Amino acid sequence: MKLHGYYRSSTSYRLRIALELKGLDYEYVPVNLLTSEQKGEAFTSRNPFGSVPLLEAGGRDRVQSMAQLEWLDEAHPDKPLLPADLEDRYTARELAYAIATELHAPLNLPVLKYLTNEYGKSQDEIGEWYRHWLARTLDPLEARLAQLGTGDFLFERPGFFEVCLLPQVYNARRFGFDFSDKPHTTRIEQACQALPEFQRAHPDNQPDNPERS
Ligand SMILES: N[C@@H](CCC(=O)N[C@@H](CS)C(=O)NCC(=O)O)C(=O)O
Repeated sequence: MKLHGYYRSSTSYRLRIALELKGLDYEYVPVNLLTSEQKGEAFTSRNPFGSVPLLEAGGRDRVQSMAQLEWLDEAHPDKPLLPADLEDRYTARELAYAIATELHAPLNLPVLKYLTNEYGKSQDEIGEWYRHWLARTLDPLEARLAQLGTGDFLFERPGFFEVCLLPQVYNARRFGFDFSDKPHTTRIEQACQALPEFQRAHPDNQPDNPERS
């Protein structure tokens, strides 16, 4: 299995966590978003969306991270990401798709570039934009976690939800988002970060991270 991704891409980070949690071996192939490698013909001929991650698995190229996660769990049912219980699966999807559909889209690199290039927005204004959209989903997410009475993880071990949460929290922290009123979110973040699977998947530990020693 090959994962084409970028160290700081939250969707690539989702896939790295999932592969680690499932104990699946994979080769990591860096795609440099800063040089727009994802828009080059060599890449778009395989993924017309021109985005990472691209997962080479089961004899074909697979794109779109949520579909990739669902496929991984169906094709490799050991160490499932989604819980066995129907209602628990619903809850995991409810929260994971809130992050993937409401939160990721307005915070993606092309959107931020567009705000700068077409509307002349400054870095401070971009930061405000970013934190505004984060709060729109992370505030209700925190309230939902409180309602559900979660512990260190949504369920007994990390899975589909945590795979989506941790990358978004990592990005939010880069943009100075204040988590001081989010004890449930930060408890889950800390519990995940203590696990070797999450540490191996972290952007700091990827070969294409220029700051990696
Ligand atoms: N819906 C897609 C979004 C993928 C996506 O936006 N990836 C980002 C990195 S997190 C990317 O490649 N951005 C560069 C670009 O779109 O040019 C997915 O879930 O896979």
